[in-house]
Amino acid sequence: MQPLTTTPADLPGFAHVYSGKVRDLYAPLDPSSGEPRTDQLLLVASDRLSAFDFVLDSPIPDKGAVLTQLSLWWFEQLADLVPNHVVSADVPAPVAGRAVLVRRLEMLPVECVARAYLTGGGLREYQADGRVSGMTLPEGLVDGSRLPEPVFTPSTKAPQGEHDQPMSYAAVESAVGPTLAARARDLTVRILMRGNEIAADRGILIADTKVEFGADGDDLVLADEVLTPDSSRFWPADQWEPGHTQPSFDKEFVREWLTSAASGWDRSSGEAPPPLPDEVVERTRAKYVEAFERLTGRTFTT
Ligand code: PZK
Repeated sequence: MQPLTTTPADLPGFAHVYSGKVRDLYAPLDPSSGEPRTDQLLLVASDRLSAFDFVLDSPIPDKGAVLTQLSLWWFEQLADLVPNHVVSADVPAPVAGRAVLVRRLEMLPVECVARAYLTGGGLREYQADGRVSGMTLPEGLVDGSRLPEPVFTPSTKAPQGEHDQPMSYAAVESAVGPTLAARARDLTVRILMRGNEIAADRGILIADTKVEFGADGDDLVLADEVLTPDSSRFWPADQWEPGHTQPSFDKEFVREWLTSAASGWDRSSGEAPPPLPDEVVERTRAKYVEAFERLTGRTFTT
């Protein structure tokens, strides 16, 4: 396991529960007992960036705040479709702007993915047998093709460091029951459609997205982060050209530099990538801010 490039903050009043690649989870402590509360979590987005399956040594300043603020904005845009887990954005000073206090929920054991454009794992499935998640797609689609309509392509939640595996819809039904499976499918697709309706006017295509739901009886609650560049593929709309890998809206400069001779890094070596030059860090930060400002129409401030 790589060491974290930004350490989870020491937060008085919170117990560190878990760290993913780029985010940290805490439990608020009950002031009277000092015990962790079981009904809430603090979700903290770091400035860490992952690329080519590595967490890079160079943090991207404000990335965690930009993604947190973007996610909060999307929750509002989606509020008529689905309730969400947000309790409050009023969080301790060391994580101000990049953390959210949320309802602790029983999470569905499924990564809910919807795809509006074909690429990545969905493209590989299609190339193997013309189907994605058991659904037959039209012939002749290529990397970056827009699908006739968005499709639900769920995957398993893989342990840390492993890749999620595609899951059939029948397997989702077995895991969560037919009622919640149908709700998760319909909501995931509608979230991506709403996202693309909004993003279309603002020069961004959302190729696909991964969302997580918690269950509240027979109702679903949207959790985690939503429609951010970390949970979704954002593409610059003016450069969309099916037939090859599309440039990533946010990670283009990082990938371009890491795969250039200038980095001296050989992706196939298995070695960790080198630190990014300041210019690549600054241009990448600017892309995250640009995505936030374009989508929300707001100015990003810390
Ligand atoms: C939850 N994650 C992923 C996020 C990490 C890992 N509302 C919730 N209730 C219960 N569990 C979760 C959530 C949410 N959201 C989310 N794992 C559990 C995750 C951030 C950092 F390390």
